[in-house]
Amino acid sequence: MSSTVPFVLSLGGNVGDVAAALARAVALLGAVPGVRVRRVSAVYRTPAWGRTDQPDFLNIVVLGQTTLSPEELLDSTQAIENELGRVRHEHWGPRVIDIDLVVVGDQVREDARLSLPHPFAHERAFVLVPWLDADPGAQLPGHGPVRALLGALDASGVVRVDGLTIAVP
Ligand code: PH2
Ligand code: MG
Ligand code: MG
Repeated sequence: MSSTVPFVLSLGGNVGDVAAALARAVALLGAVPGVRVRRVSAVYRTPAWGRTDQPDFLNIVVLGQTTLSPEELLDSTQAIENELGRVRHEHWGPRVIDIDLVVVGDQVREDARLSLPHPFAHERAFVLVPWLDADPGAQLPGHGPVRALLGALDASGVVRVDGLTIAVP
């Protein structure tokens, strides 16, 4: 059997029925050969970060294990974005669904297609709050415990959405 590595994905969107798109994305991820979804965070409503002149997002974090390479995992997440009708236009602009690789194993890299760990993860409460929910002991390689990183951020706008859960497929 091939070796597996743990991964952390951040999913979010702010156009259309985002809750449905997140649920569908998680189901599609679970169906990718070589990907096992282990945990899905609670769903959070989060203020738009980076470009603030757009609607709030819904965000989740998904933890899993994979036999895929980081490039193959990225191919899979981009195929799911396309399947869910993602159109790439504005940088950090409104979108139906965005799936970002936060961590894949112990990979540290920065190249044209993929940077790992995600270069902004440590600054984004919309990533760290759901991640901590899914894994209270989470560590961001190069930055340390997620709980400590959150202590330095204003996470007051990141609010758990009651009555909305996405099952592990
Ligand atoms: N994604 C972005 C830019 N800003 N803000 C929130 N709250 N959630 C996101 O998922 C998000 C964002 C770029 O991908
Ligand atoms: Mg993104
Ligand atoms: Mg993205």
